[in-house]
Amino acid sequence: MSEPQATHLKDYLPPAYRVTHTELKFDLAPSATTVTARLHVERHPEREAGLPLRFAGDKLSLVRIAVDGQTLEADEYEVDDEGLTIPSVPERFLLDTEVSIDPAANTALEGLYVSSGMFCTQCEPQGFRRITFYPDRPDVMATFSTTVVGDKTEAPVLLSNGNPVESGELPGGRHFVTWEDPHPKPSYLFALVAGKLEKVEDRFTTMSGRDVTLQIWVEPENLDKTDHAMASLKRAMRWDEETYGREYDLDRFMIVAVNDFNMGAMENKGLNIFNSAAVLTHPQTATDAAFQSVEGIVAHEYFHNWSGNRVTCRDWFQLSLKEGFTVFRDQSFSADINSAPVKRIEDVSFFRTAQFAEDAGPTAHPVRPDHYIEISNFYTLTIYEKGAEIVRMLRHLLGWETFRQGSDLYFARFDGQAVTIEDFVDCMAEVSGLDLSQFMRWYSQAGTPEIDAHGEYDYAKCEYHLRLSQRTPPTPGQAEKQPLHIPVRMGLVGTKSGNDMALTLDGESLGHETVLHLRDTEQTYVFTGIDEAPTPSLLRGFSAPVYLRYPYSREELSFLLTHDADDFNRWDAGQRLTMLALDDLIAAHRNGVEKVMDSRVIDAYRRLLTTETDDKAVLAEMLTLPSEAYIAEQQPMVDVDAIHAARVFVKQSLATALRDEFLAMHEAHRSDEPYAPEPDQIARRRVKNVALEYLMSIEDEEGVALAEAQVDAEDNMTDVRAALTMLVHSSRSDIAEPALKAFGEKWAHDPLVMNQWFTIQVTRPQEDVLERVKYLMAHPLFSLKNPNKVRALIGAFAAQNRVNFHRLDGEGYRLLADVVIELNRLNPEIAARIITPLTRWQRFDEQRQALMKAELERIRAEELSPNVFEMVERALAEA
Ligand code: B3K
Ligand code: ZN
Repeated sequence: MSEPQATHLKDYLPPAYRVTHTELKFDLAPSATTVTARLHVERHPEREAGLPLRFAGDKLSLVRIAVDGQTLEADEYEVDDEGLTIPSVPERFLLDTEVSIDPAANTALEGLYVSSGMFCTQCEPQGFRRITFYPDRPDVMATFSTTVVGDKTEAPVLLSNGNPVESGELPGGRHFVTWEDPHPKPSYLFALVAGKLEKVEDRFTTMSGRDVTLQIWVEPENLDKTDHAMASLKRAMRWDEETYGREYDLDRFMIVAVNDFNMGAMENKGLNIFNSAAVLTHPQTATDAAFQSVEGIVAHEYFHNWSGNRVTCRDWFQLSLKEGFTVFRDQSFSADINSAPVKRIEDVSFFRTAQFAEDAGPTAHPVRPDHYIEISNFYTLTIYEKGAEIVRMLRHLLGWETFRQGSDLYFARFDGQAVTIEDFVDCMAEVSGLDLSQFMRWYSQAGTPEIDAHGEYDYAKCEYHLRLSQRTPPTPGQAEKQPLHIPVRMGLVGTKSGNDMALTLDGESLGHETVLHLRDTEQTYVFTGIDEAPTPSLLRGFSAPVYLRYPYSREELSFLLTHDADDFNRWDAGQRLTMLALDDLIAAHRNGVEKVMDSRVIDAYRRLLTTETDDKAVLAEMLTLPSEAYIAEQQPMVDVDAIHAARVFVKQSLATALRDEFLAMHEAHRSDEPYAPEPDQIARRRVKNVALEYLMSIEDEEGVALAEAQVDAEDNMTDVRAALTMLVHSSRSDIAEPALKAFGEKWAHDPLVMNQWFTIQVTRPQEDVLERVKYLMAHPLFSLKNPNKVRALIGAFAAQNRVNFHRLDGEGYRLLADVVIELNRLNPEIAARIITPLTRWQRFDEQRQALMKAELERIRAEELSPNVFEMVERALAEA
């Protein structure tokens, strides 16, 4: 087998030929679908005449091909593994092809496939080439007219992008619908769905008064699980009008829920296809977290209609152009309709855990990569979340009003075009007059910048000197780094007053908070007129995606935890304080020394538990300990056992010292109100369940009884899942096992609930869990062909059960490698994702490194898909 080749950004050229209008006809049958295409092709004006035509095609069997109605002879074209070549074509012509494809055999879930008896598509980034021969690249934008023909009983509903224009009966029990999409789009936004679906319908009147029909299509048993997605969609549509001035542009907007889906959802024009886990909710089956995630994903896909569809990417290197901007937009939406500080805390905790890990590992890459082997491997946290952080920095650098002008200019100037990240940033530079050339390095430089901060107070001069220095560590392929333009939002908190002090810098008065623009490797800022020693509050709201180091004492952190005016930094001070205690405990565990709990942490928690606060959502965050994965990212070398032991020790020490306070907290946040996914209720449930988790960590009798009662009450999935997880993760198998069994029997019919049942079991810290993982993999409801199940069982085990995945006998690694090898054949995209924990071997001790590398080598010896090949090569590059 020849090694897969890399594609480079520097080689970009417009296509030799483009398609302006695409006519498709699908004759659907599970194992032999016929796709007839008539493409209106013309030479690209920027490319020379006489070039051969080369269209992508993958696993297509060609039945017929004609140029301008003339069938081609065998020597007039060539088909190979990657597509179709016609050496000589006119400047402008019609290309007719007919191909046959096998959707039922498509386990990769790219292109046209069958999911639970339903036909559906996933074309981004390069799935369309599995449907027909096509210039399958985002800079070719065409209008589409699609006729779908299917069996009337098997596929009563036939959907595609745009508006339905014709439908009718056909002989042999078949029928058809023709759809027209007037907006030119790249092939990756094409979609088709056909099956036994039913819909929930609603309406939306746009800001200019147009009436839009909204439909959510699901399998009949899920009709009662669409309310929240529909409500979220309407809110997102209104928000995008009010916030960005963006209006919807078709007569209907459809969402379809499918069970087998590689990602969360897909923004196909007018026909979003969703993983059922990202759209279906019901109080009895979905947790608050799931409700909130559905809200965010529905909004994200809807927002793509402008940031992605109307204005799209020139090539896949620009992926963050649409994804970074759209994540920023969905984060802002969720912040606006829920608690803004909590949304930021959640996003940043996740970012500092998962994106920092990616940026520090062998698969680190810039937000705009300069080469890739398999673009599907680049739907990463760096492209999405770091991309969003960059847009957020722009928003802060420009201020909202100017940022909005830049966004308006971008949409107006590039509507209907496929553009680059420069085009976006240039709009921001143009409206603001700012020089963003240094800022552009954020897109080309991988790795997390580290800022070291030092403060010194000069009593005599009443000056505070803040020295900031930056450094970005080397990443694969990028040994040398240049300084970045980093916005550091900050304040100085008066030690006596506890308030933000007035800031004066270089004679200019800046109010009580400012944004420093760190551009050099090192810069010192001298604040004058500071009449008492301040405590600096730095990087407020996580104003840049960096590590910030400042030698805070525990007293200073306790002070900030109470006094910082910025909610995010108040939370962060608490996290830092707990981290200092955890560091000591991790060291104690490693050195076999007795662990002693830092009383300052207990005091801080006591204050949190006993001080009245209105913001329950922030309180819940403040009470939550950093996760093991987060702690690991803060350590030079990851000792999973020490981290686990230290964290359990902190939890149990807090629970023992503050048992009554936690009990009172639990009691105070119970409620008989009927369930609603409202921010206030969600916050109360969080506080209640966090308190219960502490109590359960010491298996307090009262706590156990409360957890058991909460499971039995079956009030809502948030409470049931939280309490059941605590019981299953405790030593009380006498209660947990019967509860698990009852839960499994009750919900056997609901795959989304059963996925939670899998996760609860495989994340238990007990040593025998690996047996349970293997047992569940053989469960009749488990299947490697369904990505949600793979994530719920294997993904959750590897990522959330760190002590057991990293067992010293290597059995956890072996299990994951076996799954990767099998998935490599079935679904390469998922295989290349699920392998991630093994690629992080550098962070562990030598023994584990050797075990992990051995498993990577074992995978490398297989015949690999480009997806897994690229991941393994990168992981082992420096081995
Ligand atoms: N744009 C899709 C990504 C699908 C890629 C699948 N390989 C989801 C999203 O970001 O909205
Ligand atoms: Zn997206």
